[in-house]
Amino acid sequence: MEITLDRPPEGAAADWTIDQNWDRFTAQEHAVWDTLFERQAKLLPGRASRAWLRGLDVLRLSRPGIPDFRELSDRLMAATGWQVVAVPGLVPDAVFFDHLANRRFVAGNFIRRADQLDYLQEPDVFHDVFGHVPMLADPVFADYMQAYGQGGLRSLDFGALHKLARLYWYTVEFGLVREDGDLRIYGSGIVSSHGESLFALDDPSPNRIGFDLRRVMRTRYRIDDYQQSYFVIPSFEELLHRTLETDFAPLYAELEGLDDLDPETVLADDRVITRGTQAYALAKRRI
Ligand code: HBI
Ligand code: FE
Repeated sequence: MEITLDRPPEGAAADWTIDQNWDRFTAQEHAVWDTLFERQAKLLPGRASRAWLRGLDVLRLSRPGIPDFRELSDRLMAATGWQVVAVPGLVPDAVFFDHLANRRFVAGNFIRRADQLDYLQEPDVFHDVFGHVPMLADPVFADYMQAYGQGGLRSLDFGALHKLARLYWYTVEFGLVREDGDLRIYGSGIVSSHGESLFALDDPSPNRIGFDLRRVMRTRYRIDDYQQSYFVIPSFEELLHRTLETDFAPLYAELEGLDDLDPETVLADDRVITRGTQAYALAKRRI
């Protein structure tokens, strides 16, 4: 489904959830999960954050096949009080935030085709479950996601969703964290992508910049290619506390008066960890 409707599609509940209908997945669909899983599982030890690796283990995600959300939710509920619920595709922002605010993570009930292993526009069960759900088994990150959902609902009253969405993008989807001095991946868009798991940590092209809430909320992003800048948090505690302690209403007002920044921009007062060459983006004539 390409577009987001404003009413749930036929057969979906008022909150847009549907039955995962796990029994209907074919052997080919389970095999797509296994192929993606094996390719990433080889790459991620030493690259993904400890919290993500621990989540994979706690939730027993390394067993073959597309996970059954009933069992996954049982394990996740025991770990942090979150659940995973199935949706047919993208859901409206307010619906998405309401689920997060109630510790429910919405996940696609479909999987990409075998000829789409590397790229697909809509979040499927591999991106949603392999990418996002391990982090939800971490108690601090689990609280951050709930706080984000609550903040998201409030942002709608201020017409500031596009600003807050950047926080989600540069943390939950494409975040890096420093662990024992090294950069590690926790963003779901990176861990669920073979190419970007390498690019985000090793390529000389992108900037890697110390996380700053104001700075991130001014920064535009691309949804169709590797990021040109990644933002590095010192810890999940720090991310949670920054978010809980910030009064977003005056911040939105302040940001209204400031220009948005292009994804590749580096500012004089950024805490630059790696200044990127932008060679990748330049070669694609994106700058
Ligand atoms: N719907 N299924 C789904 N998954 C998302 O990640 C999602 C969504 N709807 C809206 C939405 N994300 C945005 O509000 C966030 O990216 C901020
Ligand atoms: Fe995602």
